[in-house]
Amino acid sequence: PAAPAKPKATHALALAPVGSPASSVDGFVREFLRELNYGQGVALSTSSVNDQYLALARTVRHYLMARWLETLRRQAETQAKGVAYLSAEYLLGRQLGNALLATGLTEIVEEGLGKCGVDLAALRAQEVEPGLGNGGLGRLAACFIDSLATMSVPCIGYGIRYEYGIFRQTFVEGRQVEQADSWLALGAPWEFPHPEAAQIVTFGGHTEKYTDTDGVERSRWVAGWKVKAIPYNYMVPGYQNGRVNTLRLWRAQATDAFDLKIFNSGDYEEAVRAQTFAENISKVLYPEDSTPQGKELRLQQQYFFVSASIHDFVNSVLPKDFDLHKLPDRIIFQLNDTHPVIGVPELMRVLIDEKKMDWDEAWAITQQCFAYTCHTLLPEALEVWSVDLLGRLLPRHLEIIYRINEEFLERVSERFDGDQLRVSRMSIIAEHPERAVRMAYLATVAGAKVNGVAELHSQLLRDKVLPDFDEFFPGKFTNVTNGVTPRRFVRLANPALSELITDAIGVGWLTDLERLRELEPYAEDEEFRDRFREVKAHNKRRLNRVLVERDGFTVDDSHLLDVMVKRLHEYKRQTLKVLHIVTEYERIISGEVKPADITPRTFIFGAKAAPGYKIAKDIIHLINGVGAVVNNDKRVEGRLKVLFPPNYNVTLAEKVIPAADLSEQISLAGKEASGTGNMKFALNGALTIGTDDGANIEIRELVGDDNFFLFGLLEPEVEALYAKGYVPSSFYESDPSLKRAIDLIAQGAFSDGDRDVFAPVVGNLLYEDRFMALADYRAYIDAQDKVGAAYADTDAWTRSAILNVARSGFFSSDRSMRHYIDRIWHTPPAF
Ligand code: B1N
Repeated sequence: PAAPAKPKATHALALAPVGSPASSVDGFVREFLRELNYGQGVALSTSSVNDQYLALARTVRHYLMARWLETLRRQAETQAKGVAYLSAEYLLGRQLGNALLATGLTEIVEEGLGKCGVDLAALRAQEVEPGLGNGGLGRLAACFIDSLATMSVPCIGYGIRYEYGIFRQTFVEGRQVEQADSWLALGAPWEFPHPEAAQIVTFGGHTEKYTDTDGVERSRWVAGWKVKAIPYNYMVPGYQNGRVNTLRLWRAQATDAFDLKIFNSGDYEEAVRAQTFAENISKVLYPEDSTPQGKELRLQQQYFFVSASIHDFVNSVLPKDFDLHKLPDRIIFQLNDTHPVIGVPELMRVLIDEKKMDWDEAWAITQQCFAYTCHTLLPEALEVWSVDLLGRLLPRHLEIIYRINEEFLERVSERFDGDQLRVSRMSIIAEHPERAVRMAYLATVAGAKVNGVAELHSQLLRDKVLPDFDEFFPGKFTNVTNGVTPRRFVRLANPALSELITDAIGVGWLTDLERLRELEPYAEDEEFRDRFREVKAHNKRRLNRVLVERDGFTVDDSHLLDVMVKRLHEYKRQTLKVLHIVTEYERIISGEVKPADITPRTFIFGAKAAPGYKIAKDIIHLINGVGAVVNNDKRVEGRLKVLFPPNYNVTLAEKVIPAADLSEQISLAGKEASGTGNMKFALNGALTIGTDDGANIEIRELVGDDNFFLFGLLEPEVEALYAKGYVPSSFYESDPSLKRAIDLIAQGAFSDGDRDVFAPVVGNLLYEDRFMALADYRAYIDAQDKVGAAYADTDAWTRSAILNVARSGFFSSDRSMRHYIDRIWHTPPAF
């Protein structure tokens, strides 16, 4: 006789899940008021907007709770293979709208709040976005975990709960001034702290040999100090599919032992200072994008979150009796750039020192458990850690890295008949200018797969950055082109376009974005084109309202909206954009063209500069200087306008991108690994003016040459020009219009006659110009002239814009995730 079935664990929830009677308007109102009264401790009549926002956020998360607990229960039961995404950054954007969309509660909530006299839009506006990332890399992580949840793939995201995210940017007299991003100040309704599940992370000290109880000679790490890592869990809801994955971010806290000695010595102040030292580790996000700083605190951050995550996974997520030899069947740790690569020696250390596995077994497992995504080609962005620093902070890890390197180089030497040149080229340890660990090499040796983020980038990675490794590890290198989530960047950001799409092709496209293809015939439909144009105009008016309120700027919905939003970096070439604006301005004021003969344009910039990146900050100042002059010159009024709203972030992106007509993707060919803003613009019906770089190339191939403005040097031409000797001033001398534009800046036309302020920018362009803005100037201006003329043909432009939308379905991050699953992870959808 069968044993009686064990009673199933039940989840007693305050609220039944969506679909049950509790998810009625009245049910919602009851829960909302309960949260307001009992959670916030206020009456509706006296509650602040922030009280209402917090109560709403907590109410909405109730609706996700049953799904979250069920996801966790099934995962524990099935032990399906999943992804542990390791990323130092998650640029999440606001959570409320996404949670409402995922639960399908928007209408119920709107109506219920209405009954309480509360406006949903006002509560949405109250949310401070978690800006726990710098730019594309962090936003990509957020898109990927959204897609995995939506595709029912098991994933846990691991990262750092920075107390301060990316700085808030303000302008004072046109210059960037940074302010602390106190995103937690008004409450953090989306997080679930679990101090009882803390992990201990150790640092410093030394290593020693000892004879273990089994008689085996082993190494061990006698650490010098330790901190506690406290997990904060966040829900990652799939789009209306009943799944909720987990994002687990770690906060650093001092351990009791940390300061006990000092307390006992009676030095209270020193003890408190010691706590601050520990807690500094998760205090603030490093604001450098693409140029990592070799600071000790940054390495501490990296090891802190990776060590906590690996311990958490091995000792808490896995069942107690899990056979670690089967680890590769259960998990793949995806390394988001080199920032978490210290996880490689950490997993080795856990397996060897803590779990007493032998080296060869541990190494075989480790090599199957990691995969590495590279996000850059810039030499200055390839992370290295000096042996000196790494050995002081993580002495055991340095030993392990040395042994990995030794065994690897032995194999290289064997394979290539002792080719010492090759051996030293491929060494994980660089010898010059100082002994240092090349993290990208370590990741490549350890990773089962290595991928770039767009076709061109992956190709250059194999051919230019890691050619020896590609030769040594055939089949290891692959490409997965980036993508963006259509839930946030189409459905939430652009409700008007979403409605138009659904009217035309029905539902289903949001989770199967290639279906946008079905829009193609509508490009020829006059009524559809009218409606499409009306959507753009509507989005421009919406942007106008946002900018009026935020910055006092106005946007004219008849203007061509020409947008460049991305981090400020020389390789992205915001200066080239400035040269175009100055050229247009100069053409008018010199009388070369009549104002009435140019297409009226509003230029919008959004860009933060790393606080220590001097020339980038000068460029911000220059953009503001040009804006101040252009916007106040009656001669160009109604024709040219330059807007630079400060503090570009995900929230502003969601308003700017749907309103854009023209997307500026003008990096020097070979420098932008992929770009993801470029995809968001195309999906929202902007045409791209762009170089043959990153994912621009794939966008152009898909949307067609006629619907894309290509210009500039190709990557091999860039290489050839460098090789031949690039002389930027020769372009200045030979192109009168370029000369006039640069001279205007140099003469102080945008700095009240002061010739010194922008001298560094001008000097850099004329005598260095690492990213060849001057070489591409003529091609850019010519392409922009074509843009202006094309926009005048409204019908043709709209046709192209519709085709951009219809042909960009490939750029869904759902497709990126499918490719990671097929080519790298082998983690099928679970349930
Ligand atoms: O990653 C994005 C790409 O679309 C962009 O082209 C690429 O520039 C960006 C160190 C980075 N690469 N490297 C970084 C960020 C922070 C940091 O501290 C490097 N970001 C990128 C997504 O693939």
